[in-house]
Amino acid sequence: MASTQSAPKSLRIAVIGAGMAGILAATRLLEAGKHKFVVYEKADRVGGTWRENTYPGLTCDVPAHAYTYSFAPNPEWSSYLSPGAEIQRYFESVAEKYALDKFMKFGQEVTRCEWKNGRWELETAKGLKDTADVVIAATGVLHHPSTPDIPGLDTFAGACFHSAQWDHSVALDGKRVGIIGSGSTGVQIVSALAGRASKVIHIQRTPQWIMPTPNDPYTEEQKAAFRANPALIDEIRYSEAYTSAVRRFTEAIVDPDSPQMREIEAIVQKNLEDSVKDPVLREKLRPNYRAACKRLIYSSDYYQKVQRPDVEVAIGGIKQIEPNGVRMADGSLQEVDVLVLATGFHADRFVRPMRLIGRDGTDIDAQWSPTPSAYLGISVPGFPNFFMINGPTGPVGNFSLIDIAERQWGYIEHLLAALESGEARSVELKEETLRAYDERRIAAARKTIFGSGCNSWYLDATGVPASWPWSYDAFAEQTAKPRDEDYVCAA
Ligand code: N01
Repeated sequence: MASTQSAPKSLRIAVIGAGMAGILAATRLLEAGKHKFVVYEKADRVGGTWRENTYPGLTCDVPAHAYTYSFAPNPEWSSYLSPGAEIQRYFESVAEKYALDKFMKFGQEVTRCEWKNGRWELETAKGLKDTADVVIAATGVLHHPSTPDIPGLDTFAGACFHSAQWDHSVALDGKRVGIIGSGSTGVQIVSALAGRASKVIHIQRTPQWIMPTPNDPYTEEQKAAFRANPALIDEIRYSEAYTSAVRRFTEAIVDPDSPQMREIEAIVQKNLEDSVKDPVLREKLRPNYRAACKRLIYSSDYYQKVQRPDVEVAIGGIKQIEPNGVRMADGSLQEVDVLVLATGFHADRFVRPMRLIGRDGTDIDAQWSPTPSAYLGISVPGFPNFFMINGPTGPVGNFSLIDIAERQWGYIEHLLAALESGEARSVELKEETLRAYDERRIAAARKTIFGSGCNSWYLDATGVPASWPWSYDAFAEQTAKPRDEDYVCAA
């Protein structure tokens, strides 16, 4: 960064959120010998999305050894794709290993964060006040459950809950369970409940393309080998098979006419043709939009499970919910005892509902109207010394968000170094940087597969895909180091 040298400074840093990204920030700060930080977490323990989501079948569809911090390999993963509860335990174990507890303020939801007199003033719901030189928002992407506005929902006589607010007191064995929603969550729940509930009815407004994926358990011998030789873990994490698959996938997203995209289409189409025997069911499950337009679903067993006699697929819109079931738009009634809303999240509520007020009273709600954006998913003009991990317009897709977060953290470390060195008291993204970025981003985003004509949580309020529209390699390059010309440094 451009230099106007003054005395080195020990920064006080406030991290908001103790999920995957907040734990990352905290461990990296500690490793760098920085102890003047605090992590505010509204819940009573770490884990973020893996703490909140506990639904049956919850699995990360990114290979376990890739969905792991690069600095904390885990030889104990039980299978190629890890179950949610295991991931939660992993994050807890990393927090324990680094003794993060003493930096955590649990049960403290930050409700206000305001830039005043060259510092951030924070306030929590419980009235705790604090100040910090830097705020790191590690508040997650898919955090606020979206409950559908379906007429009669409140008249349903049985138990009804969102997938991210699973009610474990409700017995499912022997019950008829309806699952609304066919995203990754709905598909995983249906697969898990098939054979457990007396009847599973998968209610799909829009069917999804399914990418077949293996999910073999790791044997005790393999785990022992991982323990003895962590290089074997790296061989999986950085394997040519995985990294080239991620690269091909992101190239396909960026260029829907590419051979890479045709390859994906061929795989998912073949999966449907080969797996679903009944032609009527096969046509019900056939999407009428292109593969990967919605986030691709990876499943090893969904098509097998929906062909069971005790599983039914109901396709189409919902007219209303009635006390004993779901009335479909075609007039049919799907009778169920329990209703699960696997209806996704408000993907645009980054950082909010916290009131975030930047320089000169700029409110983030105004800044992000009609849609949120942040340079590289990290920085916003008007908000000095405020950096996000997995903020808006960063890459979210069928790859490890941990890797994305680590790259963003590496970038943020450069900005922190500029502040610590005394080069600057504040660093702030230039407005023209974000403007130019958004112009290029929006033009590119419209051409991605996400913009090829389907509805999904990738689309922002203006219908533009909000996810990073360039290649994975481009993200790696651009987050390698901040460019001086993108930031204003105030001494
Ligand atoms: O949510 P979604 P999700 N009436 O938004 C339907 C991550 N994740 O929780 O397609 C009827 O994808 C909606 O229908 P339609 C992952 O990034 C990761 O499943 O809009 N239906 C859709 O089918 C994923 O992409 C893992 O027509 C309604 C569904 O609800 C993201 O979370 C596992 C409706 C919502 O699908 C979100 O997935 C699980 C209505 N009124 C999740 N409103 C991993 O393995 C909505 N729907 C890493």
